[in-house]
Amino acid sequence: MKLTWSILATAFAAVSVVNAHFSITFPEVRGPFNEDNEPQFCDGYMEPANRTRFPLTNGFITWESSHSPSTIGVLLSTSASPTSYGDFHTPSGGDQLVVDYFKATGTSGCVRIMPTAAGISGIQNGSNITLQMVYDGGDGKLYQCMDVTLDDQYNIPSDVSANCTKPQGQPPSSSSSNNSGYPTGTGSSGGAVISTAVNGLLGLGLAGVLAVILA
Ligand SMILES: *[C@@H]1O[C@H](CO)[C@@H](O)[C@H](O)[C@H]1NC(C)=O
Ligand SMILES: *[C@@H]1O[C@H](CO)[C@@H](O)[C@H](O)[C@H]1NC(C)=O
Ligand SMILES: *[C@@H]1O[C@H](CO)[C@@H](O)[C@H](O)[C@H]1NC(C)=O
Ligand SMILES: *[C@@H]1O[C@H](CO)[C@@H](O)[C@H](O)[C@H]1NC(C)=O
Ligand SMILES: *[C@@H]1O[C@H](CO)[C@@H](O)[C@H](O)[C@H]1NC(C)=O
Ligand SMILES: [Cu+2]
Repeated sequence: MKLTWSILATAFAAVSVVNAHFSITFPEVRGPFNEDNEPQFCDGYMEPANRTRFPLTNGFITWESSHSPSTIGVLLSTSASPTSYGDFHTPSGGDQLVVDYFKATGTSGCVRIMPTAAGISGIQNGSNITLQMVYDGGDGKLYQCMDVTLDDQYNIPSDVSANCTKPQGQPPSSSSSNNSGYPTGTGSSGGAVISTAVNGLLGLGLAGVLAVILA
């Protein structure tokens, strides 16, 4: 009986966090946070927002969630007005990643963004880019977009930086990546890079456990 109750409590706790998803606190996202639309492209926002300034190197995204652990990756589009997943693909059709998928633990964190280290052509000071963070805390992939202009004169405000002491994430390990100038020795506690193929399976984790409990 005790075992049954603890299983039920676990199942209930898992269900009760499903609605919180994840939210980005920096930089500005496309449109107000809309929890219900997070499984959709750019949280359901098709129109790019007014762009905010973002560092050319050593930028980061800060996020909060009630899920842990999670799988995180960040896509990049150089389209002036990205409105579909295709705008975030490489010429050969795969995800155009600025941060490879990795595993994060905890209910808040930050992801290092180094647009010039990702092997994507045409990225320089003044470029308009859109970042799309993909977050999977066990209830499917969720999406938030940030429309920015890269500016090497822009410094992230110190009250925001104070929330990012251990940035996580690495550029994709493709041979075209340019890792020169990529910071090392930070965020070492944070998550190994996992392959994109494994990523799909991780998303099934919580759903699989629930299916067994509820069966
Ligand atoms: C963008 O900025 C213009 C001018 O400040 C403003 O009129 C417009 O409402 C803004 N658009 C969005 C989506 O915030
Ligand atoms: C970036 O976008 C702004 C408007 O959001 C535009 O004024 C500017 O010309 C664009 N820059 C480039 C390099 O396309
Ligand atoms: C980078 O772009 C910003 C804004 O467009 C500009 O103020 C700055 O001088 C540029 N930096 C360089 C090195 O050209
Ligand atoms: C810093 O993080 C806390 C907790 O996640 C959040 O409430 C606060 O708004 C963040 N501050 C800034 C400036 O982003
Ligand atoms: C690699 O990136 C660094 C700094 O971002 C830059 O100075 C260098 O020219 C780049 N090298 C190549 C081959 O793109
Ligand atoms: Cu959720």
